[in-house]
Amino acid sequence: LLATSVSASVTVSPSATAAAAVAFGAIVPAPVSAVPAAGVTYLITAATAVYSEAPEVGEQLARQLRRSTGYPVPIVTAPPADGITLRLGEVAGGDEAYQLDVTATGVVVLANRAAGLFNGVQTLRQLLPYAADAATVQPGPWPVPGGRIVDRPRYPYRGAMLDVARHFFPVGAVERYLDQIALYKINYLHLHLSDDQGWRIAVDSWPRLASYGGSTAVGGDPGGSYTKAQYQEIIAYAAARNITIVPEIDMPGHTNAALASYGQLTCDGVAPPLYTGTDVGFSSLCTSKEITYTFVDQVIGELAALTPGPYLHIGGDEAASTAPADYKAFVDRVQGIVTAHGKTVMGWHDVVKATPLPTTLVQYWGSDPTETAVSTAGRKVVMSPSARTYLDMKYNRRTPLGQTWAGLIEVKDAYGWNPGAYLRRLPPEQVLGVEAPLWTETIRTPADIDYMAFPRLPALAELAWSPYATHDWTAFRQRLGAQGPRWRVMGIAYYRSTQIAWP
Ligand code: TNX
Repeated sequence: LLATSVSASVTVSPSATAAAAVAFGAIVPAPVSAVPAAGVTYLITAATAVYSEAPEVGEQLARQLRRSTGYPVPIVTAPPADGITLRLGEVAGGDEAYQLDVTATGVVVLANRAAGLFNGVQTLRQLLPYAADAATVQPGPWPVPGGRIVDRPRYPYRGAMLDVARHFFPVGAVERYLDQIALYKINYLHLHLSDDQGWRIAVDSWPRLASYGGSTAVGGDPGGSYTKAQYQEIIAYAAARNITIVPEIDMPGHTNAALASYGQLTCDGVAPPLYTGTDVGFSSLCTSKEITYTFVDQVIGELAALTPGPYLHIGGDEAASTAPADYKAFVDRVQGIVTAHGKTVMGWHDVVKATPLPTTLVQYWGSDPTETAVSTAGRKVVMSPSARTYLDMKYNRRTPLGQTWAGLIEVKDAYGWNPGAYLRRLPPEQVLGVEAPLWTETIRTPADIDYMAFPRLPALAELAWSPYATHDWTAFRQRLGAQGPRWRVMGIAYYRSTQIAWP
């Protein structure tokens, strides 16, 4: 039945072969096409080698396979007769597209760019037995079901957001989340770096932002902030996983931590106390003071210099303590500052009340499909409708964590909408993608993140990646359920939704 080139001592049980066949139809996000080759299996053995034209992508794959299989998995300098080949060449569908072929003698992933090879490897991981993602050596065997997958993303922006301001998450916790979301081909991580309750990034020209403004968190929990080196470590870790960091400094509201650190940023010159509650809309930078724009220019300048990605997010949400005319003047001027530092402005959709630049990327967080202001602004939009994508909303009344203001969001609610058609007045071609925000007023640990993000984050990742023609709840609840054992192997403390067909 199996390839003859494998070492004679290795046999694959019928149940392992059956499991492999299931895996071919259980990839999340669903690929554009996946055609199994009946009876064909490649078996990873002690003889398997890896060749890669994107060195970092090949190294990562080999490292993981060594860890779980215990095989040597050498990196070789030419496509091996028995092994995994990651090759640059021409495939349809752009930088992130890939084609994956599994035959009896090996796996070949073909892509235009390293990003496509990375995506193909994430698919390959899901074709392997779950144990391949383990951190320690597992028994095997290691069959890969035969066939061909042709794949490319629906949207170029497939994001997650982590609020590190309400609660601070150290570098290791962010890297853990990056590892988890990369498996689902998420390619942007938006870091909400400042809010009323904490300032989380070192700024040399305004050092009290981090040292004082970063000292608190919601509920009096420990604060913290990233040094510049740590922020760059996160960026590099993300880049190795095809993920671009989008830093956010929220303004003019959500700024109590900055105002508490520097009283000159308030209109009366008096610094308010640090804040550890969860109200919104009570703070504002003083938009009529020139020092405010010096502050913004220096903060944005330092952050832009550290950030290789194209976007710098200026927040702009819930500025209830800023007069409308002041808000407009402030946002318009800040857009110029961001542009002067070479970055593209991103903002919560409140910024359409100002004059968004033609290039400003608008992040929609409402839940009104009939709204018009965002839809007619003529700008590209990232869809984060709160009633569908907010990972801090409870699944149901009994969910121990989270909030309810945007509704209860079970997995079926997170999955059951079309990002291209949610806003009825928004031309579908203006949708750049989807982002799943995780606000952390009630989220304090990596296990809390796991529980709120899984399984909804993979559902939203599928909406962002897969052709809408694959959208089918009945099939999805099976495919998503098949991910559960992998999450256990990876140590993800996911929510066992009763809506999902767990194996
Ligand atoms: C609204 S949505 C906020 C955040 C809160 C979140 C809690 C948005 C742009 N702002 O400040 O953390 O609700 O769910």
